[in-house]
Amino acid sequence: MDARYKSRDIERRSLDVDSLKRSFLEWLVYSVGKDARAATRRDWFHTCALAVRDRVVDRWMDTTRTYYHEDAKRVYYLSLEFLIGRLLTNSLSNLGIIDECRQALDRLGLSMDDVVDSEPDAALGNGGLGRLAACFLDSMASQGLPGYGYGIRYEFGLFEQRFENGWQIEHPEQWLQFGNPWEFARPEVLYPVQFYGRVEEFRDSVGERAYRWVDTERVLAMAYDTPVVGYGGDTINTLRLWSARATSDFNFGHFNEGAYMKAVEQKILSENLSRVLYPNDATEIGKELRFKQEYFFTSASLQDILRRYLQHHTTFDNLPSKAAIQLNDTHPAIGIAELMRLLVDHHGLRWDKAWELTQATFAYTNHTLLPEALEAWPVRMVERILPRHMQIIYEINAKFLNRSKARAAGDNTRLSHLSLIDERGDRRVRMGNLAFLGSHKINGVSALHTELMKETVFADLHAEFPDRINNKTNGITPRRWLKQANPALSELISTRIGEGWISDLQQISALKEKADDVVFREEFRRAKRKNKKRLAAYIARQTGEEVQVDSLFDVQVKRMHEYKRQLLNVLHTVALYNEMRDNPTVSWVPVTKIFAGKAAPSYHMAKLIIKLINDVAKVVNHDPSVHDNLKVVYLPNYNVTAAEIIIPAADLSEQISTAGMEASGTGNMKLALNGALTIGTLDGANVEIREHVGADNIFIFGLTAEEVNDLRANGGFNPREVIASNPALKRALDMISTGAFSPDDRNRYHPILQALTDGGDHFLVTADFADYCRAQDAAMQLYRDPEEWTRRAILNTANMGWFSSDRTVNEYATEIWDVHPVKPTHDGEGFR
Ligand code: GPU
Repeated sequence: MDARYKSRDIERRSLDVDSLKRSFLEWLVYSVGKDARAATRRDWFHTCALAVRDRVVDRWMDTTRTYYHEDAKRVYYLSLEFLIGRLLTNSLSNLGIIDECRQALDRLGLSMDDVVDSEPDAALGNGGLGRLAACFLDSMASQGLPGYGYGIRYEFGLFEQRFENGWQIEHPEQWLQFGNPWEFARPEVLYPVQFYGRVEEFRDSVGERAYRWVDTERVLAMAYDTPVVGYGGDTINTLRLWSARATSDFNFGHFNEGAYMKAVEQKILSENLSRVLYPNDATEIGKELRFKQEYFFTSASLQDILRRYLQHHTTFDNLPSKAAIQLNDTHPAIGIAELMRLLVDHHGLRWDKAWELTQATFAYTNHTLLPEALEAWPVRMVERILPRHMQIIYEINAKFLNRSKARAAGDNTRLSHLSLIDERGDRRVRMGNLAFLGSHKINGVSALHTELMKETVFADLHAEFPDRINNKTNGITPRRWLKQANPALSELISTRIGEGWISDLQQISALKEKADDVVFREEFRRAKRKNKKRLAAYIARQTGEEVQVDSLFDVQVKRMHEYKRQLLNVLHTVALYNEMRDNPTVSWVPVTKIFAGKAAPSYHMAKLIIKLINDVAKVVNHDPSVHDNLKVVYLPNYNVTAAEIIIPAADLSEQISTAGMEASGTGNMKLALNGALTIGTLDGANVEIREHVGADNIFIFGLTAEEVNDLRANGGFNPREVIASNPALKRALDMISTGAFSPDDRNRYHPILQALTDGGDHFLVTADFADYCRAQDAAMQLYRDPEEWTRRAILNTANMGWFSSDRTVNEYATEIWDVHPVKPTHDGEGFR
């Protein structure tokens, strides 16, 4: 088609209230197909989203066209997870038309809050890793960086969590049930992805040995694009998610009945590739379908990246100066072998040239050191599913081991650590080593984590390539996590220091001097109180529990994991409950313990701890002898939307992982930015948060990573002795083990007691208990002094500027990607 028109022939949508209102009515009638009398809230959400999307599309095309015309270097963020959440407020806010939209809806007699609440929460991720990817998309677009997200369009996102008798029950989350107004299906952007088959060797035209992957099964990857609106609406980037489609080989007409049913079955099976997000967070799954998902989206993305590159280039020499590919953990690491295959087998490059280009293009981010989360796929499985890739991996390994210094030194142990193949037991491909070898930069996500990478998992590779590992401490986007989630505090901040902080969070440091201003403190408290009221209403709606707005809101919200030590927090809760009962005449600081977070469906210990918290809540909340001074709530179905309500209302932020185990944490940053004081260990980014907010404004406790390491190296410690010598701990554990919170099943918590005693207390809960209680007491005492508490809360907000994901993304852009901002031209030039 050769359509001749200029983009200025199209009337661009205006951002004023009247125009919005007109669009709403048009979309409602002509697209949703309803009149205002019949429209439901959901219809209005779709109407509103489509009208807002109109205001994004022309700028989106301008952005894409500018990148194309300038042949700009792009960065491709490959991630199996994007934990986006809702997009309506985000798009409106970044376009700067929240008020206009509210007024337009108002004129139609509609409440903006109701419309906003009708949007499903897009949960295409598990936790920190997926949310980091979403924050990076916002930061790249907000700074005009040509950044693309590539991932999977899961039909089912992370499960919905409900409680039955206090137990977690998983329900399917059907975010696409009523359609997704933000996405554009691109049925013509379709790539074949192959599986299984075998490899044929042959001689190429110049007589060189070459390989062909044949007799494969094919699945098609179809693109769905979602615009990513940068702050100010100037740059609109693209998130491209792949959906699996069966190939047209399933041509039903030609079959007899039996073959027909089989063909339909096959079609469904191949489309299962994009059916569901695996609900595991930082734990290995080891399922074949997961491996196929990883290859599916990586292969489609690389084909798309090469197609885009070849629009402007005839050789691959400039690939690294036009494309940077960031691997979000090892999930897309098979991309190293895939790019080699595409360059060598499809485009006829020599091995060494292809390897040089591959290394220069890829970079890899590691997000955990937990051994159970380091991907290692059985060689036999990789061989069967991707036979050509297995050959390529062997080839990479052979060439590397041949050249490595360890070989020269004849050190076989070191050589076995460097190898891509773990030869212990069934042979496995170490995806971390593959990602390391195939990348020019490897980064950790906090200063401590990066140092530990060098000392532990990657010690030998680091010795071999001392310049490759670098640190990029995580960050969070201030647009979603302060401006949108916390309008009360953001408006206060903006009236005092202007709006510059929204795109340059360092400016928030101007609040430091306001910490000593009694009027500002009063206003800061008022904002926090407003958020606490909002949360209290939410808690009442979700759990039926009434909590005191003026109690200390002590918040632990994150995935359920033993290393994150929700158990330590419950044990303190029980100890505090006992103290309150023992000393009823003391005037206690009222405390509300707030928990939220999902457990992986197969993680039994994590689910048991959820049940324990709910059991403790049932007893404590109904015991008149504590006079409502202690409440415990577990909010169901923690997700981005819930986080936006909970985080702005927190007084105390629980970041209490066993030191050395949390790679960074990002919830810690969101809470501190919103004026919560942190109680935490010196783990992950907590270390840097302490440096920024000041040691006086944070409650640090517990063993350090080094002490944890020493303790374990020296044969551990004896938890029974620790328990015996701490009466409060002993009493709490005795109550739990004798059924004080589970009269219906007195043995219910034996596995927990077992893990803390015979099990050796791997996560050092008992070891850190006493110091944790000391820090908790300090926090409660401080809370009695609202002026001093507020002063420190303000200093937390004011000192968190460095933790903006804008800063993080800029560091990646300059130190790893070498990409630069590109200003889109919105001049209405012709486009085709
Ligand atoms: N993280 Br690996 C996840 O959320 N999921 C994973 O599968 C892996 C890591 C988290 C880390 O646990 C957390 O400490 C970090 O802040 C986050 O990734 C982002 O880097």
